[in-house]
Amino acid sequence: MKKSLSTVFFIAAALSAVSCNYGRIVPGEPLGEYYRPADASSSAFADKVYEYTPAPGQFINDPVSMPFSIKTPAAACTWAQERLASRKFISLGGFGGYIIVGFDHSVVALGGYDFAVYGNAYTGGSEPGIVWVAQDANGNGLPDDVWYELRGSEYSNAYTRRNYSVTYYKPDGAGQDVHWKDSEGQEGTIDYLGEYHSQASYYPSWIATDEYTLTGTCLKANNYDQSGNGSYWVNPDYDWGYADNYGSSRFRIGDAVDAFGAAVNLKYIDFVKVQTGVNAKSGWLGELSTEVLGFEDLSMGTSSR
Ligand SMILES: [Ca+2]
Ligand SMILES: [Ca+2]
Ligand SMILES: [Ca+2]
Repeated sequence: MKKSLSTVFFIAAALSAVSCNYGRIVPGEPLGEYYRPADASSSAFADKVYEYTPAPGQFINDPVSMPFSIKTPAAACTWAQERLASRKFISLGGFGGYIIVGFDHSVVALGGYDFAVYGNAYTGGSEPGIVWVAQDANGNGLPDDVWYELRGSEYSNAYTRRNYSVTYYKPDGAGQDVHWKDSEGQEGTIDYLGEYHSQASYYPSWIATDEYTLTGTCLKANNYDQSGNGSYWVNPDYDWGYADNYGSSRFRIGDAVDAFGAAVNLKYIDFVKVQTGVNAKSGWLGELSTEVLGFEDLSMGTSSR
């Protein structure tokens, strides 16, 4: 009797594991040809930057955080990697700006919060970044694989626009706004705020072309001027699922969805992309821009924050 009862429990546990979307790890189970298990020397923090392509913004080319003029995309990656290593903020600029990072091992989906993205949000000061994940499916060590968006609280919001694009135009001279046009025919500017950020241009110095286009998911901007006279702007927090959003820095690989919104059952990931997810500005505070300071695999139990 005792034996059959434990058998029942075993079957129930097995069934619940099968029905779970998160691919809970069974010791010894191979996770895939290119899975890279962590070992004792692995770092819990992402240590590699594969791409840093921000939108224009007041922190881009800022001599305080970027003391040397960055000339190439490779140099931008090196700069961003050093910033991550020292836990200093990296601004992604306005809508669509992004960073792609990787860990020295595969981050396993354990069913709860799998990894964290640290930002600099405070309550009423949220600048949501959409988080995407990818496996190194072709095993070449590069993030040239399929990206999956992590569903957040606004995923099904009627105002959320997917495949939204903004093209930014390089200003003709110093001290000018950066003009943009979006995929819906709207136009606007990333404003030059010389009183606060007086570098010559907010257009990334390492982008060689006179214009570039960034595409991603755009959330409805909820920012507003609480004072009514332009002096006090509020960027409210979203419920969950975004980077640089107050109160929600932890993420589940199980929230990954494909381009059609269907859940994908990723057992692990190798790469994370964060992309500014609103196209908005708050008066004298300027454009809303997601910041990131670190990416941590939460399964390793070494959290220092
Ligand atoms: Ca921020
Ligand atoms: Ca790859
Ligand atoms: Ca910002």
